[in-house]
Amino acid sequence: MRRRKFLKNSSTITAGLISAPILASCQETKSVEPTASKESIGIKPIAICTWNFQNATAKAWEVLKDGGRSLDAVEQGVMIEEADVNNQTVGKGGRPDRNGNVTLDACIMDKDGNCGAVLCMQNIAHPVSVARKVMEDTPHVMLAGKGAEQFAYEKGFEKVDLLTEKSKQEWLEWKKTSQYKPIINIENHDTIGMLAIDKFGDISGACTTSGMAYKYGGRVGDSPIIGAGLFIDNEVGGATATGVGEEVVRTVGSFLIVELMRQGKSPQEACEEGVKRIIAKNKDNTDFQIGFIAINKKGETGSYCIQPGFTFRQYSKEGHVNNPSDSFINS
Ligand code: SD4
Repeated sequence: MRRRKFLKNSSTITAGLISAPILASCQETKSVEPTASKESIGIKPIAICTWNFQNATAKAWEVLKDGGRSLDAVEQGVMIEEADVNNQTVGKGGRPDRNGNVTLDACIMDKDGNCGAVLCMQNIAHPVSVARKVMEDTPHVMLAGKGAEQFAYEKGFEKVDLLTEKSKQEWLEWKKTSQYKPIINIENHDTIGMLAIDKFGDISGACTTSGMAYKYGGRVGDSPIIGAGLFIDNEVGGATATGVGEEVVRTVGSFLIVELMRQGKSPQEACEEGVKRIIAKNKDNTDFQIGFIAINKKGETGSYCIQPGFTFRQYSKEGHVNNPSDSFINS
């Protein structure tokens, strides 16, 4: 099957639901103009993440408030979701591929442009930490599959069964039809991407996921791809993504957003342009979700998404808040 056709048929393979009324309203309002940009006041230190992962930002803030580095904040922050078996899109408990294997993708990037990633790795509970080891202890950026897993064992990571009973039962149920219905995942797009600025003004980011549920074995999305799911440029800012990874890869979304900020756009304007580039490539089908968040060197933040419902968490001395994101398709 050609890739475009496959994407449309599966439009996301991702499990998770959008109700028929929401889907209908999305289709009806496709041509509606985006809402106005939000103002953001620059704050440092700060941690932000995709979705309402308050425990993750709380962990990151623990690191930042005591003067810790943004790299440690983002790693420890996203590890909270990797360990949460109730999050079925990240780490242990993540939904498997169509063969019943949970395969994890993650990456991390620091203030100096160093980065590491693991792709399609099984049996390891904290892929973000393996990605950091790839960054710090190897001459490489990406390790995939068995090689990544082997590397993790060499670095002392334990072998863990990532498939929980809940995810297994759902997969067995899915197997009865094995159909990729275009049921858009809005609420359950739970990939965590996190960006942080520390008291030194340095920016880091991390992104981690189990990818799209019931994907082809070996499929990798945007989340571990530097420039797509995550990009940091310490002179400018950072960006990270959640949603249908294929579409983020096609526009190299996070790199694009950082470059737009370099050219003078605010994080909000840059996220909006990032989403619009994706829309431009998908004029006949916007029935999927993408959410971007971004931060600039001043500590100003922004976010934008296609479908209503995306939020991002923020922790700074100003407080711990969940920010609703404006969407291309208005709610
Ligand atoms: C992927 N971007 O693998 C991820 C999916 C996602 O919540 O965001 N899920 O394409």
